[in-house]
Amino acid sequence: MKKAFLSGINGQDGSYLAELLLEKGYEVHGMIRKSSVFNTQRIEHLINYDYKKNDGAKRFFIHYGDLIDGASLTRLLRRIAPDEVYNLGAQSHVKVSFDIPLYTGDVVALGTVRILDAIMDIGSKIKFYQASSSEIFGEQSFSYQNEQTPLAPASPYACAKAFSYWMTIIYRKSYNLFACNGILFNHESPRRHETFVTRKITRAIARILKGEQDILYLGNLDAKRDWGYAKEYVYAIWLALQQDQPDDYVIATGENYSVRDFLDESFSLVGLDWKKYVQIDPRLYRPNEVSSLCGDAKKAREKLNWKPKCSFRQLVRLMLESDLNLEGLNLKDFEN
Ligand code: NAP
Ligand code: F7E
Repeated sequence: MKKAFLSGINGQDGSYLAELLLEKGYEVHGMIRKSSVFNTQRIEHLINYDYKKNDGAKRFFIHYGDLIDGASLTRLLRRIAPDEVYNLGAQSHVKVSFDIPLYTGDVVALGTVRILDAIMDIGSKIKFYQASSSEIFGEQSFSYQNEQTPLAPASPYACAKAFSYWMTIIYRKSYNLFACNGILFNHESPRRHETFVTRKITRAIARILKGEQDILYLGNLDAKRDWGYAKEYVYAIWLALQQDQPDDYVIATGENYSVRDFLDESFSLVGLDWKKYVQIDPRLYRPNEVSSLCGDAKKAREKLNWKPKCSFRQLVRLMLESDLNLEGLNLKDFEN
């Protein structure tokens, strides 16, 4: 039975990947950091379900640790001795990274090296996945970004992810580690944190319909992103580590839409005009914006046999449906 170790297991991707690995029969070990607030909502069902091995022993484990605490990482990896390590933990908010650049660098950039070094200490047979990001491409003149596109990070978050991206490649080449980067474009779901724009919008629509919110404050509506469905993207993450050779892959849909398009699509599904509710708050603009990102996932299609199925419209719909349900509402009651 394979063992996997995940940082960021209680985040959006961590929770979906943990489900996938448990379905595939893995023993799953996740790291969470000590928080003063409850932070295991997305994995509560896994903790309670208590997956079992054939011999009746547990298959799902949660451990305290932190990407800024190298000793905890080494200790955990030594004790667990995983076959695969997925580094999903991050201060993942681009705008917040401008406010806390040092912390972001510590977690996102140095945290990756702490894991890579722990792997080197313990046993270089461990396979390593690094959660890289389309943000490393920054502002580009190319309409599509792929594995050959030069990096031009435009935020402290992106810069930290670019550092991790290169360190993953450097450790692969220098020490023959099985280390892969997944360069994932934006991916969303009902488990997306509410501070990201898609979920902020679908959550607000549900509250507006419930009479609990009048105004939705947003920043730049013109930015375009390539939005996919997180549940499908974690399958690509797993596939990357099942190949014979380590490599780096762009994971994307190949279509991009603006924040304005997302507003059009989501509000119109419930028969509302977003212009009556949305107000621009300049404080939500970024000091340095990336205007457009769109991925070319040809390599993942050819080598991983992976392609996205969920369309932009389906994604908006499934997120809205879920947020309406959380408010005790039903999307069908509002559709024309
Ligand atoms: P997410 O929901 O923000 O999850 C990030 C996770 O990292 C959370 O579980 C968080 O725990 C944990 N974390 C934060 N600081 C940590 C620390 N110091 N030590 C250990 N864990 C820490 O992000 P996601 O959307 O699932 O994304 C997963 C990964 O992919 C991230 O690395 C992200 O940067 C990257 N990525 C995401 C996207 C996307 O569109 N979703 C695209 C490209 C790349 P707390 O709950 O305690 O904060
Ligand atoms: O912003 C604009 C904002 O914060 C998308 C992370 O998962 O994907 C994510 O980063 C766009 C930006 O995601 C608001 O200016 C307008 O242009 O949802 P977001 P992101 O910055 O693209 C990448 C790939 C990652 O790696 C990251 O970890 O929407 N926007 N108004 C807004 N954004 C937010 N958050 N809030 C607004 O009110």
